[in-house]
Amino acid sequence: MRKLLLTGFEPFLNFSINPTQQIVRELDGMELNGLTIIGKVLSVNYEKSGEELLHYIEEVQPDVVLSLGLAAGRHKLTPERIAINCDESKDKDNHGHTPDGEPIMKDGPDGLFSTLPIQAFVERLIDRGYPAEISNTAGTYLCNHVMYQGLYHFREHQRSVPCGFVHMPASHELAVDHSNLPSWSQEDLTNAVKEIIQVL
Ligand code: PCA
Repeated sequence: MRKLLLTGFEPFLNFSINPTQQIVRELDGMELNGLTIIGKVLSVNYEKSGEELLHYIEEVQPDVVLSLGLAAGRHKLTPERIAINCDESKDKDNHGHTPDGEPIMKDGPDGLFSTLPIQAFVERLIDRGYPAEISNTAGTYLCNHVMYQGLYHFREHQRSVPCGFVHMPASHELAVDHSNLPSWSQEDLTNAVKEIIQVL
């Protein structure tokens, strides 16, 4: 059976939970669409998260890599089109680091496109009643960082393993603590990820 490496992130900043961590834990071990799901949670840490992803890629030898992250404030599920070669944030990572615009890979390309079928994701999600739209920026925080590292890895090793990233809205649990945050139920977030997996 094919293997899907599904990653989420631990909580960060003042978000007490990360819905992507919960999704990954829930789907870990499941079989869907001919794929065994191996769920892993990554650190919100510029130093460690890329290494963790590459470690899991080596360990699992996946046929597909799908990474998930929270984009608090977004209303829709947003498959990311491109990762850029830049780490920048005024907000600290969980280790207190605030990079100032440095490249992720010194001689790496400026940008790397997702190799997942992002248009098909959006069509499937909308068809099933989940608001979705392609995003043209994953930001310059940890999500972009991890997406870039995964794509860079497969490009360097000339392996055509589809790899990419989907940002998700907050869950209702988070919206209780943060007013004015658009939110979905945790169940809808998880079910939307299952719909995406059906397209892989
Ligand atoms: N979202 C952050 C990092 C971890 C997460 O879930 C981001 O969008 O970069």
